[in-house]
Amino acid sequence: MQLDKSAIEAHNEYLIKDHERRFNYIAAEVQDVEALLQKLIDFQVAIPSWALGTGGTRFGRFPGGGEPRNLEEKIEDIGLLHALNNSSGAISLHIPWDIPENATHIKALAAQHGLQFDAMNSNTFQDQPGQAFSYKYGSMQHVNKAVRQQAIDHNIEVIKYGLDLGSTSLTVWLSDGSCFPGQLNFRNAFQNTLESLQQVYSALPDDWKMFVEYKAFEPNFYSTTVGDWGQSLLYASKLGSKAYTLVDLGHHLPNANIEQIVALLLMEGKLGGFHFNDSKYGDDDLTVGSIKPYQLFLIFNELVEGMDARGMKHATDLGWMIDASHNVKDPLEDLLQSVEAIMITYAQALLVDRKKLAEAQLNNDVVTAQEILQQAFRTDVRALVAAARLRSGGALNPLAFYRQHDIRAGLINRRGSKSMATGL
Ligand code: LRH
Ligand code: MN
Ligand code: MN
Repeated sequence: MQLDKSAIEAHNEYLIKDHERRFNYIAAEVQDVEALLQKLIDFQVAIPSWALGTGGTRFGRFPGGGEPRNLEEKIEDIGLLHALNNSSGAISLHIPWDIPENATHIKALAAQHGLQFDAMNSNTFQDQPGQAFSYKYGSMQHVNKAVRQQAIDHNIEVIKYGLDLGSTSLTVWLSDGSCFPGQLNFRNAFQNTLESLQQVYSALPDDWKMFVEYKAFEPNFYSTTVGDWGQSLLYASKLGSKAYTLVDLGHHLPNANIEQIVALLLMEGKLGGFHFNDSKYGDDDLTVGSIKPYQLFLIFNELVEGMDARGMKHATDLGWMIDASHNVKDPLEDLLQSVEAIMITYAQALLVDRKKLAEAQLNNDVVTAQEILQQAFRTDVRALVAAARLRSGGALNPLAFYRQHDIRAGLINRRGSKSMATGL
């Protein structure tokens, strides 16, 4: 389903007066509003192909209907999001959940919707039908070389799929670890994992990046072989210049200072990308900005500061991806909320008065430093984000448009009320 451009225009026309009033108010407060709008327009966040259906938990799944039944329909759904917000112009695929059987066709379909292929994700945390060896006791860390080889081969296959689609990065997340003390020799597990990753790394094309994602726990509950940013950085450093750490916001132990982690990884040139979501307890995969919006702001504040210090391009020099799961919401509505939260927070971080902040830091003026950050965080930038959308042909209020046009009902009509997307 392609959205009717004239419907978006009518929607915008209806809202334009209110929008302009709000925009003029905030625009007068911003130093270089044109430069800021351009940054917002350029910024794109990849949507994961596994977030388009209701994920559920191991206790149950409650599909809402109209879920995409195949990769084509997933691309259609992301195309719809992108037509509404013009900020989700990429898709991140998980293999084998979404195998692009006919790459030429899939690539053309994505291009039709203005979508590119962001990082490819491999999966050695589940056993697939017909697979020779089980990953029950790990994949790249496994004590049996044949299992490790199977995991290596899978990752190399994922790179090949990505090459056909024009992707330039591979995200490796390993669930490897142990559930009980004594189960694993930590050093052997690390060495096996490193050697396996090295094999994959040597198959990586020159212009590709490899993202090593870490996670504190789950499904292993005693130890995880890539359990935190230190371990990920260790692997990435040993692998070489094309390997980076990937930060998934939900993969830390409670109260971890993620903004400091981000600052230091950036300083070392080893931050590769993000999996955005939000979390109250662990890997909750909740809507971005729904639980700890100030933490997200502090992370973006470090990103903008650190990327500017290194002369990096905000839009393209890191991989920006969402990693979410939806138990009770319409996944498309949830993704619209997540992208909006990212854009709002990015805009707020761009408003931080960096010169004044540096001065306050040099003077040990703690109060002023805090005031400067909170001044930006408490600014209502929604009209700036909406203006960027309007300029690039999107809808002033994507969520309202989605509801007014009863898009889910249309999807249920065409796909049925029982369709289930592949993924988590
Ligand atoms: C692991 C993870 C990883 C997987 C995705 C489905 O918790 O964050 O990124 O690939 O979830
Ligand atoms: Mn993730
Ligand atoms: Mn996760």
